[in-house]
Amino acid sequence: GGDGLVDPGEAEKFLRLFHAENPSAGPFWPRMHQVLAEIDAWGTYTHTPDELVYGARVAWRNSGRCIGRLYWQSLRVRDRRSIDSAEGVAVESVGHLREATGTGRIRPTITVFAQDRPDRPGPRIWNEQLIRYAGYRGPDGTPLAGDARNADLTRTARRLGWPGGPGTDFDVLPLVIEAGGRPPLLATVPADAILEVELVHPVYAWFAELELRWHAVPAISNMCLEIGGVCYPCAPFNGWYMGTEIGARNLADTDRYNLLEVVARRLGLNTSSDRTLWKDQALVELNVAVLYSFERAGVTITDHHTESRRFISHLEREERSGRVCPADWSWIVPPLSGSLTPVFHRYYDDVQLSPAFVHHPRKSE
Ligand code: HEM
Ligand code: NRG
Repeated sequence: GGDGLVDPGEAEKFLRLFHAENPSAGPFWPRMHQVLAEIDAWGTYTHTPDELVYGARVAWRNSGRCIGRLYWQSLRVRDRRSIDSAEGVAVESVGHLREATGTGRIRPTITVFAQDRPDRPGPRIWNEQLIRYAGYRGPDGTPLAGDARNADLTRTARRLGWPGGPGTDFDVLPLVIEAGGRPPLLATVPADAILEVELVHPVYAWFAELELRWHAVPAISNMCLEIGGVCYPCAPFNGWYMGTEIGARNLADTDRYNLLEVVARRLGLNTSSDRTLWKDQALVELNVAVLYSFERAGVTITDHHTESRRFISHLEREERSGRVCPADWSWIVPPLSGSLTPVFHRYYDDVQLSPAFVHHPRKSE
């Protein structure tokens, strides 16, 4: 639970699953007795390296909001459970980005830092992702530059002593890392650990003049990894982007970069009425630019058609394995051309399974 105390029932459920799916790991009972003794003595227990790797992969497999789960078995797990200092988290988070990014062939990766213990909560990263663009607001709260989604974190970083970036729409925020009950540490992510893609369009040369870009790697850093009653509050993970996340949401949402009108005007569309579908047309061209630019730069990205088909294969494989595959329709269906993809035309079981990635409110701010 939130206090670092493990419910023995949760530990048992996980160990039964682990031993059922990994017969080569040996018998269940000796390990179960060992874990119960640890919980008795300390209120928590320590996973073996094999349990950790399996637990992290199954947490991904159980993520009902994720369309990208076909390759759950190939998740790379960096075991950094011995690290509980903010400085250590900063160094290894940068290491994570370098290893996961490579030269653009992105590798799905998770780094697991120290777990919560009854006397000692694990470290936490306040940023929603390892790479996030600052959002600047005027005194009255109106957005001035950058990603408005991150305006609160930007203000928090300023309050903690960040001087602010150059003020572009794409200033990367420092990491804000809390550990050991001390005030959070600010850590700059070195520019050479951040791969970015400049956006161009395969047909419209003017698109480059918009000077848009996005980072190559989405690395969620504020979700807890929960395995067998143990909470790992700092366990940043990444896969690669699906184009619509950037083209249909980050750059298009009115409370994000809000670019549809800019793009539509450049396209010469009639923006006088919603019924001309100028937003829809602009949205498609924006998404064409995202997919084309990533591919041109040699950076892994998927499109919503391919990923929807892969997800259906994943569902079928899970069913053949005798498992339910939890899925949340409203997150699985892509935010562009939903009905063109097979994931739209059916319903899903949306059960909460464990291990899992969960959003836990943090206690301090
Ligand atoms: C959510 C795709 C890898 C765990 C999502 C979403 C997409 C996606 C499109 C919805 C995001 C949104 O609407 O904001 C992919 C793709 C991957 C990938 C293409 C490529 C390999 C991973 C990995 C993990 C993961 C490696 C964990 C190990 C999750 C979780 C969510 C999610 C927990 C829900 C996040 C939340 O609740 O905010 N994924 N994903 N995904 N994915 Fe994946
Ligand atoms: N929509 C968010 C990222 C959420 C997770 N998406 C992934 N995850 N592809 C955004 O930054 O646009 N992943 O681990 O690959």
